[in-house]
Amino acid sequence: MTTEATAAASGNAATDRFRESGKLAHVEASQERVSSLAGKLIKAANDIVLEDRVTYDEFNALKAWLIKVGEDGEWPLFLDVFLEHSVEEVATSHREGSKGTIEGPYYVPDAPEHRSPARIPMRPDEKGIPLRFEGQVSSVNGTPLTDARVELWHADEDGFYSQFAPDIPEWNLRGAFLVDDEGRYQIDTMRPAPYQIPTDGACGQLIAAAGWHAWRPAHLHVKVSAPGHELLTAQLYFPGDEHNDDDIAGAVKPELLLDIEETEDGTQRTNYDFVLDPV
Ligand code: MBD
Ligand code: FE
Repeated sequence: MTTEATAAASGNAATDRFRESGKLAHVEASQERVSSLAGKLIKAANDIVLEDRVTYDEFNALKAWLIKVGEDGEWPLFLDVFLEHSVEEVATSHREGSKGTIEGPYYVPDAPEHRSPARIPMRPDEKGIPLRFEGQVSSVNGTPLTDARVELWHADEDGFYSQFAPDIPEWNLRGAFLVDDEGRYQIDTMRPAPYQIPTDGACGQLIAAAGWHAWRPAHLHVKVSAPGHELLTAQLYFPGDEHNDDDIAGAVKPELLLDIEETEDGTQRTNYDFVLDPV
């Protein structure tokens, strides 16, 4: 294992993870649908070339950049940052329960399971402000879901995710938590820091060339599930984060802001209730 976090290493891990995820097994599209979507995408690109009078130099820069996205393994990162928020909007527009948002490139399934209340796996010297994250899971009709599971994963204080950066224990800051007999969960973790997407790869190159910034606000990722209910994929954000209003991934919604309570011993506590839609 290398000791430096590089875009290529985290990108390749995300690419491998996607290939292994089984998501491709569900893809089915008619010739008509493919022709319509691919045709519109190609037409949109041609319209830009004609309207903005794109030069051969720019066309070649685009080719070189697209090649580099692949070499750096950054297709999952690029698509999740710049497109997934719209896909998520379409996929969840019918819901009455809690708002969701994008999964992003760093989810890993099959995290070790714990029964709530629990502490998420972390290093003995894990940096950050201790955060107690708790709440209740219920169905849209108000019934607590006593067989729900809350999966939680997030970056550490340095903005690194286990399994996508070197030298972090495999399941660090990742876990699946079973709720108690009132549908409640309580997880002790460390508050994550704002997250900068890798700047040394193709996505970082684009962001620098465009004069954008690479930041996402600090966030907790969750997947909340219960039998007979739609899986909720969400992220929760911290009030006052300077990037809540300009997330590079466009994935913040007002409903996803936590309410943070400071306790006397310098730790923090937050309650967030999840409401799941029946299938
Ligand atoms: C992340 O941590 C993330 O959540 C998203 C959506 C994109 C890049 C990094
Ligand atoms: Fe993230």
